Amino acid sequence: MSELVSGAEILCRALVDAGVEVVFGYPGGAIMPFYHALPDHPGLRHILVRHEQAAAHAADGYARASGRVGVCVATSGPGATNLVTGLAAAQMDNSPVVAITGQVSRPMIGRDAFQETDIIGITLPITKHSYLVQDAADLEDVVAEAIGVALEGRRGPVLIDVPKDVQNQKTAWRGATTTSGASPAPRAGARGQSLTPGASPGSVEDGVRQAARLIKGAERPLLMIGHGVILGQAYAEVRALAEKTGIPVVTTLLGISAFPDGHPLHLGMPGMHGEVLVNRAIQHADVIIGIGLRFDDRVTGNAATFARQARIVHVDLDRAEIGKNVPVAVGIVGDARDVTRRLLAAVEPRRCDRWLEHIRSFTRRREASYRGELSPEAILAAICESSQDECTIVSDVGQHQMWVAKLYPYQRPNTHITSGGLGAMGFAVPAALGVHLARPGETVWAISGDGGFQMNMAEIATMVQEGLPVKMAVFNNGYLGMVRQWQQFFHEKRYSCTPIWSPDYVKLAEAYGIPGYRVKDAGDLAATVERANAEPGPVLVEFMIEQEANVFPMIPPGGSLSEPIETEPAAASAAGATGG
Ligand SMILES: Cc1ncc(C[n+]2csc(CCOP(=O)(O)OP(=O)(O)O)c2C)c(N)n1
Repeated sequence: MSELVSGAEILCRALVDAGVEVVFGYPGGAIMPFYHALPDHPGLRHILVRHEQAAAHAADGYARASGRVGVCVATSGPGATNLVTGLAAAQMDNSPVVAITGQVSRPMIGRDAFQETDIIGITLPITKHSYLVQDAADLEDVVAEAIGVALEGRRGPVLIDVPKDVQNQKTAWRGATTTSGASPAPRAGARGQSLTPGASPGSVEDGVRQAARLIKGAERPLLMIGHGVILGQAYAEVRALAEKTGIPVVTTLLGISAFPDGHPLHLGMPGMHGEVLVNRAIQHADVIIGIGLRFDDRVTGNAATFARQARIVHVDLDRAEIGKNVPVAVGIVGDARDVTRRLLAAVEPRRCDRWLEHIRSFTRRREASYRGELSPEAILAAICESSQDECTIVSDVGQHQMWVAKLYPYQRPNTHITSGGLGAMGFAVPAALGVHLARPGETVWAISGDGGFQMNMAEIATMVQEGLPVKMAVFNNGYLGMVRQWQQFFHEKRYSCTPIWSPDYVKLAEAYGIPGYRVKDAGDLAATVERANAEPGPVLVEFMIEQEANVFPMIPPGGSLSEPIETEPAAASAAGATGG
């Protein structure tokens, strides 16, 4: 006869059986049975965060860095709702996060019980799938299946809501992670338009043949690669394809680090803050091979004016992406690695030297995006030099995110992690903590602005309590910089509610018992970064950067890639107050 154990015990055993080693969470009434069972499973390391949003971001960071599932746990009601931003970020960036939430006991559901929220209803559009477990006998299968769903195909977050009485219910532990065979519901509401006429994905073979033909005939081909190349681990294949054909490569924000930065074929990042030469290359290209990206509006600008001369080949794991944002000539539904490998076999060797030369003539490779002594470029160069590229960079959201994306010379795959789709400020610090747990032997830098850092800086306590040696950088410009930049460019320099006060970060570090440094001059940069990297534990470094530095170039929202803003708008900078 099978052993009878509680649902909570089954939850823990099923996680251990699935190979889960770390869970990020926060206890509370409706999840107490799980926390009661947890100490019997020393193989499951629990990281007590200071806010459930951080648990979800940390699980996301762990998942992105490890390629495995990231697990977060919260109680019902406010605990569960605090997860929402983190789950939305994971959904937008296809990160395999499994969230386990406590729920009020079954007889109380629907009665507005204390700390009852319909978390399944709330998260329906931001999860790949969700389960309300009504019987502890289902838990074993549900956990195994949820992990499978999160990881299979296009990755994403899955929520398991477990009523408290189900966690206490005794049932048999079968001890084998069998799946129930029940297929998960398809993702709700495929968004966007239907397939572009004539672009219906046929067989992969057909698509690859057509793509190879287009590449052969192209005079100005371009490879655009996105997060799918990182998720599909298609680095070697993409590089080989680029090198066999000589086609220049553009990496989207989430595709950064999928291709070595210094490679002669690498052009940089496209879109709103993309290099001028990259956007011009897109506008001049006659064939674009897009692999594992969704051509979102930050990449295309005004989609109607995007790459009008190009015939687009779009490779994506998700059929719904093909033709959603841009019209495509050839749609290929498949895994980035598999399709690129086939494409590599199908293309003939060629070179694109004249096209490359033409692109290089569009502009300098990288535009200076700063003024002043302590430039973002100098800071990032110091971090790179000191870390000798044994380092993963996790960025927050704002101006610094663009500098981190554009200026750091990423060499190794998947060493740049950011909230690209949702753009969730507050992501970097907790996500970096998750990245460290996935890559304990590596230096991890969390780079934030003074706004985003203050959203989740309470996680310093988590790092101290759990001994997680994350290096935290704050780019302090005294503003919500990216919004201030938009105000400068598009709102007559009316700096409404963007000046932001910060605490004394050196004293803050001291209060948490960690080293804290402030860098004001470029002369102190290298030594301070060196000291921070040499510290065995978490460190906080504040960099006092130019207050009104801007990110250039910039395509105005909804504008064409052909019309970048490359300098301070004269009219705007002449008008209005200076802020401070
Ligand atoms: C949670 C959240 N709230 C608001 C925004 C809108 N937003 C985008 S960038 C930005 C400013 C970020 O300021 P800071 O963190 O100081 O970074 P900086 O731009 O100065 O580098 C804001 C408010 C957001 N992306 N996320």
